[in-house]
Amino acid sequence: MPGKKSPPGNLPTARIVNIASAVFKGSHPDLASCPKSSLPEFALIGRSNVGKSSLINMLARSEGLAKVSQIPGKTQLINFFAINNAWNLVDLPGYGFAKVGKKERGNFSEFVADYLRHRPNLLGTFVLIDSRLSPQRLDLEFLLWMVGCGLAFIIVFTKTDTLSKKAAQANIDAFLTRMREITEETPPYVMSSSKDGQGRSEMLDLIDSALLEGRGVPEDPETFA
Ligand SMILES: Nc1nc2c(ncn2[C@@H]2O[C@H](COP(=O)(O)OP(=O)(O)O)[C@@H](O)[C@H]2O)c(=O)[nH]1
Ligand SMILES: [Mg+2]
Repeated sequence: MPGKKSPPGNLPTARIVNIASAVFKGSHPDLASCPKSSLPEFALIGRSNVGKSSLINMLARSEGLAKVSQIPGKTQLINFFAINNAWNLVDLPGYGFAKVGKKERGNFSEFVADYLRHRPNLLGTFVLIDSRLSPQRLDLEFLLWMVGCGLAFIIVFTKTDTLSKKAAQANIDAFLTRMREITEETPPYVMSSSKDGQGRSEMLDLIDSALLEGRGVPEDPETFA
């Protein structure tokens, strides 16, 4: 076709999930009350105010789908969003403001731990980290818990529009250095901004890859990759 460029060289053509519909399905206080679903699920977690709800809206290109709050610690429910009636995005309560649980679990709710460890259709978790901050103990504690449980995750460094590339990269490098004390491999990560859409195609591509791997609902929720 005239004017249509083919992808250069040997670069793979990105597969982008097309989000045709995004529908809020409900909020639930614990795993037991979450609706059983055979749809693959992807969760977002991070400190209160890190930008979880904004990221869901950015991914879905739907302002107001998830409630964005100026007040930290408001959402203490597991919020479900059905995407294309084919997979779920799950907005988990932020840690850091929940009641203190067992020490080794860090400062996040037991029902969140329960969801992450025992939700059978959970394919992956995005752990959001504020790119404006130097490494925070709460985040590292949470990731230590994830690693200890054998739960796979992708780190999303949020709010990159608020600082220079150099400053964000310095914080990210410092965080990854601390991560290497927890786990030998450098975890996969994405840089994101809900304001300018950075990271959207990368995250959707990661979701697409997980969906395409065709594992459907894993038998053991702790073995997804
Ligand atoms: N500049 C900027 N602000 C953001 C971004 N993401 C979230 N925010 C702001 O950060 C605050 C908390 O966002 P929210 O999505 O409610 O965080 P949550 O508590 O993790 O769900 C709100 O005032 C958002 O407008 C971002 O990518 N860039
Ligand atoms: Mg929120």
